[in-house]
Amino acid sequence: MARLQLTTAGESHGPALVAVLVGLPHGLRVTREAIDRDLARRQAGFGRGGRMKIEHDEVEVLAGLRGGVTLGSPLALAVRNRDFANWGDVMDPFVPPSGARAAAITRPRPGHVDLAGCLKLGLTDARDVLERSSARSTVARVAAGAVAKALLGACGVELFAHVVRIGDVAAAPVERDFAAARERAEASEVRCADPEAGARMVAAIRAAQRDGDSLGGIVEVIAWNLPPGLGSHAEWTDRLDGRLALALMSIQAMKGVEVGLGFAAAQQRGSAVHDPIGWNGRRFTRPSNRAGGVEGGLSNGEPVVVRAAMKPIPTLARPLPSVDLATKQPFDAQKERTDSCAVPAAAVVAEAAVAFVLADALLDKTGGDTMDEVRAHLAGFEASLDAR
Ligand code: EPS
Repeated sequence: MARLQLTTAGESHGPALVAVLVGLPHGLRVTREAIDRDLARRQAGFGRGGRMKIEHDEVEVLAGLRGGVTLGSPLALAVRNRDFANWGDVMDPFVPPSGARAAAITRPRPGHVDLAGCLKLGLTDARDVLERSSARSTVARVAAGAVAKALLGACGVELFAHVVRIGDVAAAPVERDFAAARERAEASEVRCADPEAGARMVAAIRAAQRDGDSLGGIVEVIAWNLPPGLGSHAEWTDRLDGRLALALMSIQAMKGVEVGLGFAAAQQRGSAVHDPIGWNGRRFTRPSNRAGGVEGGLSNGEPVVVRAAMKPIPTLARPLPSVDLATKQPFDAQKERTDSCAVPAAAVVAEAAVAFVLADALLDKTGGDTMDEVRAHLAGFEASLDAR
């Protein structure tokens, strides 16, 4: 049963993005710097457009924290949209839209929510759906994810996300030294741990920009020092891989999720897919980790390795054919401000999404009203593994 709950709110050009986290234990240290650092990481990356020159995301804590420590009550976080100052005539919560930008958005972009959202709500103006569906809302998930990362860090769990593909450029797989790979990814303008591939990714984004086009890619999240037994073998809704898949697939523009070998496992024989089991005199060992740290819906103690595939951004400087929602006439869409590649940003969002699921599953396992209890229960479980 999920212990942590996250509700997010906020429109892309509205006043703010909001995250409310319920179920945190008392006594978790949370710093402004840790949240703002992840917000800044999400804003970075080669391929971002003009909007990121306007925003400078910083968290405001509205509830649930006192003196840098969680109270065990709902934690409410807000991040203001600086661009709201330019959109007051369209996005004011009380005053009806006026001025040139108040005109209905009737020209749906293929691949975006515009058409499906208008059909769902019976609209011919896509503004009401595109404002909320915007990937700007990932700000809230990243702010909450930073808190989840603080909880995991307090329990010795580490994780990082990196970009393993942009368009047709693939990075070399990372070796077991995840901390070193994390450093290389942090230093890369496309969050790629393979510097040579990173340079080619930048060139590929530049080429797409020149053609008025966009590029997608694949992000990978690796989490280590996790205890075995997180998740459930018993209830489909509680399986760790299912929860990770939901968290990743629900990030804007994701079209696929893999755990471990993922789709490649379907092409090989069982003997080449499953990880042998050994014993080192103290603990069970696994010489390989093709399962990506999850077996039977449970973490198995190996690093959790998950990937998500992001489609290219659908707002194109050279748009595809579409039809006006009101007149039903075909149109050539006007150019709009957009990112040409947001895969590096999506890696930070994926890291936050995975952190949330792992923190939730960890709390499921340990229970506890306070961080001291969480840590003590975890230490007791770890000791029971050594005593087997
Ligand atoms: C987005 C469109 C762009 C992106 C935005 C997501 O915004 P705008 O329409 O204001 O130029 O910049 O992403 C963010 C604002 C962000 O913070 O990530 C979209 O349509 O999804």
